[in-house]
Amino acid sequence: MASKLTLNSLSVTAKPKAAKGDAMIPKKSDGHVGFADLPNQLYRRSVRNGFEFTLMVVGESGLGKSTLINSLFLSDVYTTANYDDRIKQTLQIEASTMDLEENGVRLKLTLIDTPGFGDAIDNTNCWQPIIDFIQKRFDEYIQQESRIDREYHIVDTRVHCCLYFIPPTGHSLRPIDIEYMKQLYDKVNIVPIIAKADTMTEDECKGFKRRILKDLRDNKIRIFEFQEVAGEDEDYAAQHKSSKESIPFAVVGSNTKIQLNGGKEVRVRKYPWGMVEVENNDHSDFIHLRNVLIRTHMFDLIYNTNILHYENYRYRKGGSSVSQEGTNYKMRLAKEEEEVKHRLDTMEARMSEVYDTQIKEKIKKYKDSEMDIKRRHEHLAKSNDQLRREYEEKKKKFEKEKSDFIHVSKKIEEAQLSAKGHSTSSLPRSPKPGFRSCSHKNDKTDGKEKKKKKLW
Ligand SMILES: Nc1nc2c(ncn2[C@@H]2O[C@H](COP(=O)(O)OP(=O)(O)OP(=O)(O)O)[C@@H](O)[C@H]2O)c(=O)[nH]1
Ligand SMILES: [Mg+2]
Repeated sequence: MASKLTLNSLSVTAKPKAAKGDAMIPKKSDGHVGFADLPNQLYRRSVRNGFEFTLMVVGESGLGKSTLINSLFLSDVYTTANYDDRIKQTLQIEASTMDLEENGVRLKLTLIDTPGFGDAIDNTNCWQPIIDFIQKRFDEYIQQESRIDREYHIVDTRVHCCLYFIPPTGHSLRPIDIEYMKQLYDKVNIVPIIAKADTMTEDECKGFKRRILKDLRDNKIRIFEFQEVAGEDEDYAAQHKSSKESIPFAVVGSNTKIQLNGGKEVRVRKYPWGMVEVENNDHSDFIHLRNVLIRTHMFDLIYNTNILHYENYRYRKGGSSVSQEGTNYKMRLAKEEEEVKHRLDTMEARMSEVYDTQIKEKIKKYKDSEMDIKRRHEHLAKSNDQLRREYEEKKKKFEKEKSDFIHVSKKIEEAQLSAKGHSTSSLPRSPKPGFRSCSHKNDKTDGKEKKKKKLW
């Protein structure tokens, strides 16, 4: 039964509790209560407090980490008298904080530059200083949270995003990069970056991206997922899609600035054969990276740090259990998601294996039957030859016998003819079989004639 509540002049009808399984249909209020203004309240509070975002760069030495963070937020973190100068090698973890403002929205941006690894002979545990740093920032947050006289606003210095720089080898991920990211992915949001993309051709870069994503999947390294933003306009969705498809972002960094004809200042890398513009989408994914980091997903990165990495850390430390249930649930979800992904990948691999085997078997069968037909054909051709030879021999023999016969027949005929010629004058006609001759004249034939008769 629906009950009716009266709230000043407004009346809101409370809906009876939905039965289990029923879809909850939001109830529209009959008048204006005011909660539609909640987003504005949130907006005003956010503007008042401003935002805090901490970005870290990690990777091998000399890949352009310092150069990139210098270009990312359109304001130089490192200033050099001459832009062409190489920024000095980073020897320790350096944090630079800037207060930025855009249309009244304030952003406290902290960029954490780290020394590159790979210079030492032994790189075992080269990730440890980075992990220690991330965890130290978590500890600072925990301390602020657990203070009795804690501030209304807790300063958030946790690392919200880690840009992992991959060297542009063009092959696939190196074991050290795989191991490094394995150590990091459950502690911080990882966004993979292909460094110095200007050293690769477009096709090399595409292939390299595919192999990197495969290596990440195979090694179950979870990088930060840039989720679709619901309810956005088509342009925005298309822009987001193309940014998402650019992962891992192949970037170019530079400290050299030039002025274009219109007066616009751009960062470029100059080469004898031309220029690479850092912010040109045809030359690098720099703009895509900046879009997802700042325009579309900064809040998601902060949220994920809070709800996943920070809570995981607290859980691992055996800290507060307030949101332990939530953490466990989130961890379980992540684990299940990972398992499903793994199962799907395995299925896909198995299916392509089965497909390959079937194709191979079919090709083999086809080749076997082709060989069989060839063999049969050869056999038939051979026996055909044999038959032809036999036929030719028999034909020859027959021809010979025939000519012999004709020859003999001719001789007989001639002999008969000559015998006939003889008998018309002196010999009587040969008697019919069964009749004996009564004449004794025949007995007078000479010996020569007798001989001839015997022959025939
Ligand atoms: N070709 C090319 N060179 C770059 C790029 N970005 C930076 N470099 C150059 O690479 C060299 C190293 O740049 P850094 O920014 O100091 O590299 P890093 O990763 O901070 O180095 P470490 O501090 O030693 O870890 C410099 O000479 C840069 O000019 C790029 O996108 N392409
Ligand atoms: Mg550096």
